[in-house]
Amino acid sequence: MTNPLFDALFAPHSGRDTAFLHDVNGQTTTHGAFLDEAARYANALTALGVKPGDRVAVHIQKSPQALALYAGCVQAGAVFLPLNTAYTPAELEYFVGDSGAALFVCDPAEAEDLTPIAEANGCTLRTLAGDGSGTLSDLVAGQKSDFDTVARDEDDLAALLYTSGTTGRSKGAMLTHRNLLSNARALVECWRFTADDVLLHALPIFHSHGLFVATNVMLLAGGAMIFLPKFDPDIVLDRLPEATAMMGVPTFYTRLLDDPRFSTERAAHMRLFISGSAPLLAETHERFEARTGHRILERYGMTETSMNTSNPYDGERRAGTVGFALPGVEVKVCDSQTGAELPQGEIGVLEVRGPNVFKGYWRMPEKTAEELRADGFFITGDLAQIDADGYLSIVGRGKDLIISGGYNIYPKEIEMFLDAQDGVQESAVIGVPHPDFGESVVAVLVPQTGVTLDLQAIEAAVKRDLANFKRPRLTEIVKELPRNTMGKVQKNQLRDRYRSVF
Ligand code: MCA
Ligand code: AMP
Repeated sequence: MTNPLFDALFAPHSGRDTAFLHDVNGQTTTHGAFLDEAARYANALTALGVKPGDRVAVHIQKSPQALALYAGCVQAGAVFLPLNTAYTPAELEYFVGDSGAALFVCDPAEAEDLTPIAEANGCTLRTLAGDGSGTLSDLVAGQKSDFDTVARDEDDLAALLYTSGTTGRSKGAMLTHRNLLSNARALVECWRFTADDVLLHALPIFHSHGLFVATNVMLLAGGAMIFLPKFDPDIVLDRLPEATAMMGVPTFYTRLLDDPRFSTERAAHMRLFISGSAPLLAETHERFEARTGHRILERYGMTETSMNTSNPYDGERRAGTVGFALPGVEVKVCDSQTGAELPQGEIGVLEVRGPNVFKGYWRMPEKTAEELRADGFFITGDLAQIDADGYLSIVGRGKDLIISGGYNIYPKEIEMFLDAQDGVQESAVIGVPHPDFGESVVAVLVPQTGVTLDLQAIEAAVKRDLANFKRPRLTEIVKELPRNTMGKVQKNQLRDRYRSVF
């Protein structure tokens, strides 16, 4: 049977007694034991009626078992659909419904709230807690540790990852076996990962960064991971001397630099620090090198494409740039109106093409056609520039997007929510600089004529229905929004006005 992702990432580890996962309590899972567990998950999925191509939606804490569920999905030919643990039931309802998931795995603590959503969508609900307990793991415990791997084609889906859009509606990016495998291969090669590496893994595993960039790379290389539930500076600093590499969002690195315990000695065993998901300030790059002697390697990617570019492992890692296209990936900077490629040095919209580029948006052919050209180039919506030496820089965004601590927040989604609240005439949501999260959210509300807005009630509704990281950290009421002569809201003026509030 051939199953491209399983055969390359997982199957080679069958029976290996080498360390794969070191957890936060000091327990170690070997590669072989992990593979046995993955097979038990695959058997459990089959017992629950999950068929090849079915979506398995998961809203669970990070744990070794959660990773085995991912592996089990790949082995059983299912499509893994991880969801941000911060999502509220109101948000989850959309993802479960839109994806048509056959199985929804959630934390036992939220089973009561989420059962109606599963029932309304004809989907089976099982639970899995961060400590590995739950109704799914009860079923898994009684399964066999071997499983006939389901055959898959390179173009079959392995994962569905939802990414919000400028229209406010989330789109499911369809990622195939070819997409994920080609990217893992390119990254292992570029970043020189081997079976001797130990990756400090403190990222969430519901996004491309922690799941595919970090985990797939380590599986392919055959190394080990210090698998932490979240980024806790005390634990990270404690475990860093055991690691050889770390991947993180810029907030990880600024938080480490803010800690006086972070020193050259603690980083002495490391060979590589990688940053991505949001821009790394050149100043952070420089402070990091001064403190540790390491130059952070910055790379650039998207949910739809996994990784596109990276600074070089051996050559100069240039601060403020995201380096060069990965092997097999093409990048070009284009005119936003005509789509024509621009001369080197000019700023335009970045387009990318390669085996990493997704298959399209789930059940949204029009959206797919808008962003994925017939010739295979994907229009990223990021504004970029290529310098004389070929280094690519992301200099801005053509899309209205805020990145807070590595999480994407689409203002449109929050504006639509705020506009629907009692007494709100209209709203504008902007991102402004934040010392810890890079950017953070400010909301400006215009009340309907003669209405006094109940800000407390609005904030309570936001807290109930929107994931925590999307919550505006400042909400202000104004008489009117700044507009240009065409009537378009001038967000730049608002950004200037609130530039220094955090
Ligand atoms: C947590 N909170 C946040 C964020 N994270 N608010 C805004 N932005 C955030 N990113 C909320 C918490 O719920 C809490 O709310 C309050 O902020 C303070 O939480 P704190 O303890 O400081 O947060 P934390 O738990 O330490 O988390 C911060 C974090 C985390 C470690 C930076 O957000 C994180 O792990 N980010 C990584 C994101 C990531 O993996 N992105 C990859 C996307 P309250 O005060 O109300 O209780 S994939 C991608 O972008 C592409 C493919 C790519 O290129 O990688
Ligand atoms: P996501 O939709 O979560 O996959 O986020 C992808 C977006 O994150 C990209 O379109 C960029 O805007 C941004 N991004 C990722 N890596 C970097 C980076 N190294 N520098 C600047 N922006 C980045």
